[in-house]
Parts: sequence; structure tokens; C-alpha cells
Amino acid sequence: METLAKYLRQAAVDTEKALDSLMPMRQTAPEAALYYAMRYSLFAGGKRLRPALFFAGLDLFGLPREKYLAFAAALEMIHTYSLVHDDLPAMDNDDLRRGQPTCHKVYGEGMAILAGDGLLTHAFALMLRPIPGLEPANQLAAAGEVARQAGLGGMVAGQAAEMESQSRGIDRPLLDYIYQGKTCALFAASLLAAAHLAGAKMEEQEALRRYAEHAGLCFQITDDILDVEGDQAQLGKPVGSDQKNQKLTYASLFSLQQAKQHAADYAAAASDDLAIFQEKADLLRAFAKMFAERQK
Ligand code: GRG
Repeated sequence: METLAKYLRQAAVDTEKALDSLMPMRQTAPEAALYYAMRYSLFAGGKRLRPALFFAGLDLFGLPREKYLAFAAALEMIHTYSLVHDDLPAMDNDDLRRGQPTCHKVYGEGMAILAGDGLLTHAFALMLRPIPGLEPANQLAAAGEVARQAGLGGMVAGQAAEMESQSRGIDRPLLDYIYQGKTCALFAASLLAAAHLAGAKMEEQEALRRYAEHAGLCFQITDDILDVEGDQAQLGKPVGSDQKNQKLTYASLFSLQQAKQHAADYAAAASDDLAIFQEKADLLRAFAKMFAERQK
């Protein structure tokens, strides 16, 4: 676990450097507030997990991190946009995120919507910048995969399904569908972007797709559990918000003990999904184990 902790710390340092250089600041522009709002949310903390998964994918295929930092920054920008929009009064109406007041609390609702839009569109501008020496078809496949996973084939669909479910009720298959969209899809985007950049074989892509689904479910179930018994100071957000918002989660559909067992089972399935990579994928196996055991 110490090796993974070290890996995550370095991934966060590299991601923050890339974000700082790839997200501009235009202090004297008429729209300066937009840049302040985007950078506020980007640098308000966060574990930088999706870039870390992307780096682990690059390592798996032997690709150099320095050449693909734009993708790492783009994945974190897309994740941050989703949090900014999710916190809005029209969605979850949250005041705190990553231990800080949410973007709309500081910059107002309109600017928070635009900050999310700016983060999302700039992410695609970055991913589509030519990368010397890279086969353009591989780059397009990577950016296309991120678009599908972040959009109608994943995150936006999951969020919409969750909104719809609030009036219709929810069962475990629907909950899994929502989690696959809201959480697993960006994990898949991160790993598959690396796989496409490397021109990975179809069976390798499929293994990573299955891993992302199982590891993402594990991560999200642990999130549900932490919302019940986590520590607010460590999490940077209030606990008990799912119950307050009457959200059905693994922690309300099941006992906490059963939910923990489901998380552990998904972590084990995620490890098994990586069999074709043998020991080269041990780092990703460590990620899955951490997703089941994390406290924040
Ligand atoms: C608004 C299109 C749109 C989508 C919103 C991501 C999302 C969908 C909602 C945020 C709320 C939530 C609980 C989503 C599930 C994914 C998740 C656990 C996000 C938090 O990810 P972490 O823990 O956050 O990696 P940090 O702050 O560490 O980056």
C-alpha cells in the first residue's frame, strides 16, 4: 500500500503542474471571473484519481507520462466540471466540496455553470492538440472514448438516470446502471484513453473496461458507506447527505456489513479482470484494493 500511496502523491503533483500550465488565467480579460472560477474548483483539492488511473494505464503499456499530460489534465477538468454542476442548486445543492465552499457559493450560479462548460470544452481542446510522433488515429480514438464515457455513454446519462429515478424509485440493477455512468465511466475513460493512445489490442481494452466497471462500483459503494460512517474532516464534505436527500444507495439497500462485502467482492473481481496482463497490472490491483479500504 505504501508504494501506491507514493504513486498517488507523485501523480497528484504531476497533474497539478499540468493543470497549472494548461488552464490559462486571464486576469485582465472582461471574462476574468470565469478563469478565477475554473481555477478555484480545479485547485480546491481532490485526490486526482482519474489522472492517476490514466498514468497507471500509460505505465501498463510502457508510454511516457510527459508526452500525454494534456490527457491527464483534461480528465481532471472533466471530473471537476461534473462536480461543479452536480453541486448546483438545480442538482444536489451542496455548499461544500473538497472541504471548500462550492463554486456557485463563491462565484454565483451563472458563473459556476459557465465554469463547468469552460472546463469541459477546454478539456477537449487539449486532448485534440496534435501530439508529435503519435498516430492521429490513436489520439482520435482516445478523445472519442473520453467523449462517450463522459457523455451519453456514461456520466451524463448516469446523472440523468439518477434524476429520473427520484420520482420513479430505484432497485439494485438501476442503482448499478447509475453508478456505472456516474463513477465507472470516467475510470474507464482514463484507462481506455491510455489503451487507445498505445494502440492496445481489443482483448486488452475489454479487460480494462471490465476492470473499470468493477473497480468503479467498489469505489462508489465505499463512497456510500463513508457517507454513513466516514469522517467529515477527512472527506471534505458533510456525512449523512445521502440520507438527508433520501437517496437510495448501497448503504440503505443493504446493511453496512453487506455493503462492505459487495465492495470487497467487486475489488476482487476487478483484480481478476486483469489476468491477461499478469503481474504488470499489480499497481491497478492495488488501486482496486484501496478503493475498498479507503477512508476518504
Ligand atoms: C453533472 C454531468 C454531471 C455529472 C455529475 C460526478 C457526478 C456526476 C456527480 C458527483 C457526485 C458523485 C458522488 C459522483 C460519483 C462519483 C464520485 C464518487 C465523485 C467524487 O470523486 P472523488 O472522490 O473526488 O475522486 P475528488 O474530490 O477526490 O476528486
